[in-house]
Amino acid sequence: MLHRNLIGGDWVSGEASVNINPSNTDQVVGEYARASAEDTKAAIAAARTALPEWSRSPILERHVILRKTADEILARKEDLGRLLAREEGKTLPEAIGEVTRAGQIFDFFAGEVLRLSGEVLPSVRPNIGVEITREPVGVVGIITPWNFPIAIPAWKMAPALAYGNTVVLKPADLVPGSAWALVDILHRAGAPAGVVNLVMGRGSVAGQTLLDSPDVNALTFTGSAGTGRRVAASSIEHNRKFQLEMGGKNPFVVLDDADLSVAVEAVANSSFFSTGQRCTASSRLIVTEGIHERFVAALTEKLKSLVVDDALKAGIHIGPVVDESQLKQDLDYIGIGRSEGARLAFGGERLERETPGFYLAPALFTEATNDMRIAREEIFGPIAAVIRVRDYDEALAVANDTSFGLSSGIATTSLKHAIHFKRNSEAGMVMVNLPTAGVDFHAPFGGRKGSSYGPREQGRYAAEFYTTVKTAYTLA
Ligand code: UN1
Repeated sequence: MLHRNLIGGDWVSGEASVNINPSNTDQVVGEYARASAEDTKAAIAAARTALPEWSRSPILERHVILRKTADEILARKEDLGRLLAREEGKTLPEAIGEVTRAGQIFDFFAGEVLRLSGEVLPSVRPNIGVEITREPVGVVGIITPWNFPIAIPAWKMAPALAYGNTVVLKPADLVPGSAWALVDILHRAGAPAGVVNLVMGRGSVAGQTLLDSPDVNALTFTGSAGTGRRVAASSIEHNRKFQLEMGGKNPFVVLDDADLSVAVEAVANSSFFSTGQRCTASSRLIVTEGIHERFVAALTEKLKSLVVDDALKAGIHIGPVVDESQLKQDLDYIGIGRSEGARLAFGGERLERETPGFYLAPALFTEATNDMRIAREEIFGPIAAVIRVRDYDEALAVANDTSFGLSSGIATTSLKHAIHFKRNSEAGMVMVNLPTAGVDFHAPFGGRKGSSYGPREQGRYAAEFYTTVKTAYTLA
């Protein structure tokens, strides 16, 4: 079956591509249409036409559509999780977890629709009232990455729709299946024609058409820094609101007083689970010298116990890398780390399994320094580098010495260091004795420096991006 794009309420076909399972490259997950530039322009036009009515739609109508969407996602989390694991390669439990998160996000924003509110202030002038309300921004273009094929489309679409915007979603070309399933659910849940539009396809065609359109009022993007800069440049040219979530080079600090098992569990999760393919992954492990040997030994033992195999197999910990080019990038960086003088203490080799797939043993470098490329550039694979430091002060300085600032973590039993780190870490999200990745769906998400631009995503903070504030003065 060919999965088609949704434009103005109609399923539209066109040139198609196949979606391949990275756990078994002989397996086709499905056939998906690729939107042309004309299709994308038609989707933007449909979103514009639908805007006046949707932006004034009764809140109960919006609530019901979002609620039905949440209910169906949660009821189908097993089969949607299977689809996600097959197209992206994360393990089935991780994939079901991601689908659950998508359902919870729709549930949260279904509730938010019923809690829309404004403010009333007295004016500083007599007999004048001031009303502050939030209005939708308009047509929202949404460009999402391959590593969270359903959660990221959900956390951008749910608030966009809740606050009365219409959307054009352009999911990653590599993993259109989960996004298609989500749009199909929204369509059947009653989203009126043109309110939700789907343009699967190439970034250079569908994505570029969104960037070039003067009719897209806001653009939200998660992906690489390079594309983020293009989104920014085009958005400034078109006077468009934009929001970017880009890379990370997240530090995880382990202090001498850490509980070793807490530190090892947090690092195994945030550096290696989801195959390290999260912008919140920790790739710089900054370890003080008193615990360094014990930490490296315990983490190495842990890595030996992790099973890398087909994402759908029971009992596995790490699925394949998403595709050939990402695997090549990972292997290239492993070579770069060695040539820079870091020691490959574990893993890093391509693995053969029963099925042909992009399997890579999790890689741990030691003796790394913070100026090496493996410590400065985002790799986006199951690769982490241990940097030895003298004490907490040096650990904090190294943690902050990066052009990124998404998330950071620390393992410590010292209240003093935990509090100091929370205050002084230059990251948008700070984790104490927890992995740097894997965040709640109702709390603000986002970073600083080269990681992010614009307001936070998720939870009530999402309103900042998806609405525009109106201040009205009345003399009465
Ligand atoms: C998480 O760690 O729970 O692309 C979410 C990413 C992030 C999402 C991470 N935007 O990896």
